[in-house]
Amino acid sequence: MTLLKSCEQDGEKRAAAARAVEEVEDGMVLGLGSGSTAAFAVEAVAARVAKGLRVAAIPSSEATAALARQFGVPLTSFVKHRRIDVTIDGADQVERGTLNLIKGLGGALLREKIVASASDRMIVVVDETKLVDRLGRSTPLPVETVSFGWQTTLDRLSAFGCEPRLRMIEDKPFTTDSGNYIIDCIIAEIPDPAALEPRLSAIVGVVESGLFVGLASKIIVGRPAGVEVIER
Ligand code: A5P
Repeated sequence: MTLLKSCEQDGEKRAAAARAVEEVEDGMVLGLGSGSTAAFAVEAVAARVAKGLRVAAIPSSEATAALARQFGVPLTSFVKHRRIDVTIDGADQVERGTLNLIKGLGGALLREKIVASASDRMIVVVDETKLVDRLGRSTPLPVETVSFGWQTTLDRLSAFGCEPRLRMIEDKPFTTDSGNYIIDCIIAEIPDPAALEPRLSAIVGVVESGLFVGLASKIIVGRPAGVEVIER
C-alpha cells in the first residue's frame, strides 16, 4: 500500500470512529476495542472527556488500556460493572447482509468477545476494505487456543477443511494478553458462520474463535466520499 493510500485509509477510519463516538452519552460505561480503527475511537472519546464528558471504559486489550491511560480516558473493569452500554471496536471483515464479523488479526479476540458480549450495543468501525459479501477467503479466521497441546488442537481444526497455522512473532508463538496462542485458519468462504462458531468452540483446546455472530448492532464505514451507517 502506498503512503498516500494508507493516509487516506487512516482518514476514513478516523471519520468512522468520530461518528461512532457521537453516540456516547454522559455517564455511560464504554467498551473500548483494539486495533488501529478502535484507537481513533479512544482518541475521540478522550477529546470529549477533556471537554467534560463523564464515562468509564473497559478496555479489550492491554494495548488499548495503555492508550486510554495515555489519553486520559477513565478506566474501569468488570469488578465494578457487569454491563457495558456501548462498545466501539474495529473488525477484520464485516459480512454486509448479516453484520457478522471476523476479528482477531490483532490478537485481542477473546477479550473483545467478552466485552462485546457484555454490551447492550456494539458499534463496529471500519474502512470500506473490510466489507465483504461472505466471511472468509481473503482473511484467515483467528482461533485462540490454550498453549498446552496446541498441536492437537491444530490437527482438529484442519478437520474443518481449513489450513491452520500457529501465529508466530519473531520465531516464537504469538501469546495473547490472556497467555494463549492463536491459530490462524486459512479458510474458504464461510457459508454459515452461526453454525460454524459453536462447532469451533466445542473443540477441546479452543478458547474462542474470531467469529462474532449476532454481536454487532451497527457498522460505521469510513469511505472516501463520507461515512456510511449500516444498521441491523
Ligand atoms: C484485534 O484483535 C482485532 O479484532 C481488530 O479489531 C481488528 O484487527 C481491526 O483492526 P484494524 O482496525 O487495525 O484494522
